Amino acid sequence: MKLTILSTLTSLGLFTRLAGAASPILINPSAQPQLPSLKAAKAAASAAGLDLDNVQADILIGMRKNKELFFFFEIANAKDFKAKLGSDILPLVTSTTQILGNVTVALNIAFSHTGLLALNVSDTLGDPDFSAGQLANAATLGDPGTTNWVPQFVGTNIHGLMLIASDTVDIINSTLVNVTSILGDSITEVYSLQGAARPGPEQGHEHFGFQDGISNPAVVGFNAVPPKPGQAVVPPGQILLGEDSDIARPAWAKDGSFLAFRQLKQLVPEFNKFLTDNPINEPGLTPQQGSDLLGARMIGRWKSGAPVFLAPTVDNPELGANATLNNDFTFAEPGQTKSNLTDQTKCPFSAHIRKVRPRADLGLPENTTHHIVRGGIPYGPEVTADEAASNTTEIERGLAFVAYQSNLANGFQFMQHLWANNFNFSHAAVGFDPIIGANMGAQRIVNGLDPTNSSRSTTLVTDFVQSRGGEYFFSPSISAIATMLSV
Ligand code: N7H
Repeated sequence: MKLTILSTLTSLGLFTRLAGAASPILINPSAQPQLPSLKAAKAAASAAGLDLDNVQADILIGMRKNKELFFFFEIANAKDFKAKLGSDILPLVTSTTQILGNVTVALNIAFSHTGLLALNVSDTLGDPDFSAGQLANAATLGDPGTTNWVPQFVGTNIHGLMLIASDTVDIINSTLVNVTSILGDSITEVYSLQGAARPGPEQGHEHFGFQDGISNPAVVGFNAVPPKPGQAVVPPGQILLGEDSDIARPAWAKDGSFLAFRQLKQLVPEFNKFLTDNPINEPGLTPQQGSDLLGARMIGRWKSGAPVFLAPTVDNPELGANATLNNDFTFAEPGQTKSNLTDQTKCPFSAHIRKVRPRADLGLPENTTHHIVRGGIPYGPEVTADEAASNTTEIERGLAFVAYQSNLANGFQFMQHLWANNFNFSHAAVGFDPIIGANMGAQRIVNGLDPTNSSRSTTLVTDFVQSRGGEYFFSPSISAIATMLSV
């Protein structure tokens, strides 16, 4: 019924279409590489033997949702849930093929380890972090215990996650009413979080103000060939279970992916105050430009998305908006296969994007094991005038972080634990990632932020990004929902 109403509204032209974009429910910032057309994706998939009809929509498309609801639930009656999942929910679950076409709403579903057990699915999926759950990983991830966690994440009773994306919250809400009325008493809501792309010119930017979603890997069998310059290319098995380069898995797990969800609160007024108070004092720069440079060097990109390695002193919005040029760097000089590990004048070794993708710092060709597809979205309102005036966060906002990979210990968990939180990565005394590096709440030393004095250390006493916890899920293939999970 709901879908009929939606398709009627659609056929009346009541939903905006973006020329050249896939579904109208997705944003399409010019800084991000375009999604492949349906035809190009089908050709890439057929060459790689990938079935995009079988892969849930959110896994490969990146940070493009306009509005997205994360609905966490507990399974109260497994028998009823399975029956309804197979008969009424499955037809609503959106595939990758469908989202490249023309949908007005997308629904995906994923299960935690305890959720699979609740469904009597006890096969091991070959991922110990998934089986243990994120709560068991809190210390490894650098969280200062779980006192800052959303209480509902402290426990193991979140069995599943539904992701509902559209271009309006009204459509999301009506879809949720439909889905929850289908599932009735077979589930209970545990928690939900509404995400939304930021408004107006900030669309595509995260809450600190930086263009996001630029650099996601090209997955063989999905993304356009050739990839954008500088884009990592990964075999499908790095993201999807049971595909090329992945380890042996139960047959039904093929084409699924592990989804790491983290609610990451961002202290935006405090971050801005830190930049204002500590401008980089470089000849020719105003204090404001010095503050902007500090922020850009903490991230490795300017607010426009332009990489500091290519635009070391001031932002270059044209470069930032150009998806062919804005990722075309390795941290090494042209023709070199290894970065100069003593020179960080153009980009600190500790910069967020350099920590989580060191490119030539580890030598080229780039290692392809530690890549994730980031699919998150901002949540929470814009900074209010009061918050800006008092330099204090009063209303929570942040990033509903989503990462897909076929192995959590090689993907999200590896990046957070062994790279961002590791004072000695990519080499001795680099310091913490100033954005996401976590030291269990203790202060963090970051080196290399000042281009005029690379031996100057910065001590961060505030975590501008704070973990509110999360959970690990398995986002199964559509055929697994139709068989293993619903019978
Ligand atoms: Fe990060 N930020 O605004 O500072 N991230 N990130 N991230 N991140 C990236 O290149 C941000 C987080 C990655 O391929 C950009 O697309 C914020 C976690 C990876 O060169 C910006 C939060 C993890 C990349 C941000 C956050 C990662 C990346 C530049 C939390 C993994 C691509 C845009 C609130 C553990 C690197 C772009 C590459 C880029 C920000 C979280 C990983 C602006 C605010 C937890 C792999």
